[in-house]
Amino acid sequence: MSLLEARSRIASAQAITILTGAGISADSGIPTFRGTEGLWRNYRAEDLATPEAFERNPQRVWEWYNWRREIIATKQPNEAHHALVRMEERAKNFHLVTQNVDGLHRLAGSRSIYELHGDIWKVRCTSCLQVTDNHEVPLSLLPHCHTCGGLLRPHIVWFGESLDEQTLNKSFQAVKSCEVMVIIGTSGLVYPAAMLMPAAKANGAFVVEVNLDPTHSSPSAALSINGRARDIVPLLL
Ligand code: BV8
Ligand code: ZN
Repeated sequence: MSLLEARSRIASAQAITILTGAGISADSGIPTFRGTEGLWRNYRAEDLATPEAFERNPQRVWEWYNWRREIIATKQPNEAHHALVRMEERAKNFHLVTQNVDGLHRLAGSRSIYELHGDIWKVRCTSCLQVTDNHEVPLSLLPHCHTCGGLLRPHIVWFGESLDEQTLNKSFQAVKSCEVMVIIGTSGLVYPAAMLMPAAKANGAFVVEVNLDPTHSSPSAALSINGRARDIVPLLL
């Protein structure tokens, strides 16, 4: 299977579904989670990205999210994000499922986006559950709800929490009904997102993977391309 063949499959496909992870935003300068420079190397996930961590020490969790907001606020979508916008313009049926919380796909102009793990630019009240946009950088370390005074938390899915059911269902529908699935910059280690590729394959999709390094999903892809997202994704058009 060659890049050329993948390109022609993508060009003729009626339905394309993309799955992205931190690797696509790495090319915009946002740290990934698990690589050598990954966020989890210096911070233990279980200390920061869990509801228990937030209950124990909300300031510490907000400090981490403030730090990430500060980084993300200065970053722009890269060639890979932009190429996906062009792909969406050309395909009849196109859906973009992302595990990223940075909002760069939206900023680039993608339209049909399913954000599986939430949005770092939204906050949720732990009392009245209201979700609101919030672009303050930095936020106070114990931000409170304007409506009810409850403690605000990031509108992000932490480990041990359920994903939004509608978003997850739509994502599964999108992978089950696509002809081509392109998986970009994800280690494929976090569930249930990790079940999307097998679901696509089980329904006969042609799966293309773009990742700097081989992953455990690589052997099951029709084509696995090792390279930077910003270099490779534009070549798929
Ligand atoms: C749930 C917070 C039901 C967001 C994140 C055992 C088996 C199966 C499942 C489990 C299990 N034990 C626990 C679970 C469940 C758990 C899970 O999956 N754990 C794993 C780790 C084993 N999942 C959950 O808890 C989920 N909920 O299952 O609900 C439930 C409910 C109650 C009890 C039980 C079950 C919730 C998942 C929450 C996800 N939230 N973090 C934040 O603050 O941002 S996960 C975190 O990982 C990020 O959000 C990120 O989105 C996600 C995925 O990571 P990737 O995007 O793949 O990033 P990573 O760094 O890993 O990889 C980057 C890749 O890019 C690499 O491959 C690299 O080579 C590549 N790359 C780098 N640079 C480039 C590049 N590629 C191309 N170009 C480049 N330039
Ligand atoms: Zn409230």
